[in-house]
Amino acid sequence: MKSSPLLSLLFLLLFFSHTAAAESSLTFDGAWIAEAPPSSRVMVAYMKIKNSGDQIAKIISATSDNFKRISFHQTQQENEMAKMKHMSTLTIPAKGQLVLEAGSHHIMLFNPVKKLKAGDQVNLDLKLENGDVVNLVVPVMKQQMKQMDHSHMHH
Ligand SMILES: [Cu+2]
Repeated sequence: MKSSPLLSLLFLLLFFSHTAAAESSLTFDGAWIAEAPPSSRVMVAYMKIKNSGDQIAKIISATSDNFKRISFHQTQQENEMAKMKHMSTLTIPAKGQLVLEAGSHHIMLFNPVKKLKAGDQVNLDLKLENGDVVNLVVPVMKQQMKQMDHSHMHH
């Protein structure tokens, strides 16, 4: 019975990989916070949230030890004016994604407890409707630096 332990291990691995996938259908890519002038009392976080699950996912709140208050916004064009609309949740469609970016959805971070500059890292906890909490470590980056990261230059 040489193959028996190996088979058990294989089933165990399959079991665990399956549970892990079921528990976390969301992935968070390229999260960053834009560096703001020292006088600014507000900062903005961007990221791409992918939902591999069969059901829509909702992020109902966010907290960080670096900010006193966090809310969700969507920038909308109204009579040729860009207006920020408050959103009670960030909703990620099933088998879809929500891109938080300038001019669209974003996470608004109010009243930094300490001054943050490019290179700093911020703990951001996102609470989901199902009770899960996602802990992200989000780097603060200069806007231009980020744009350079996104350009696809070959040297
Ligand atoms: Cu905003």
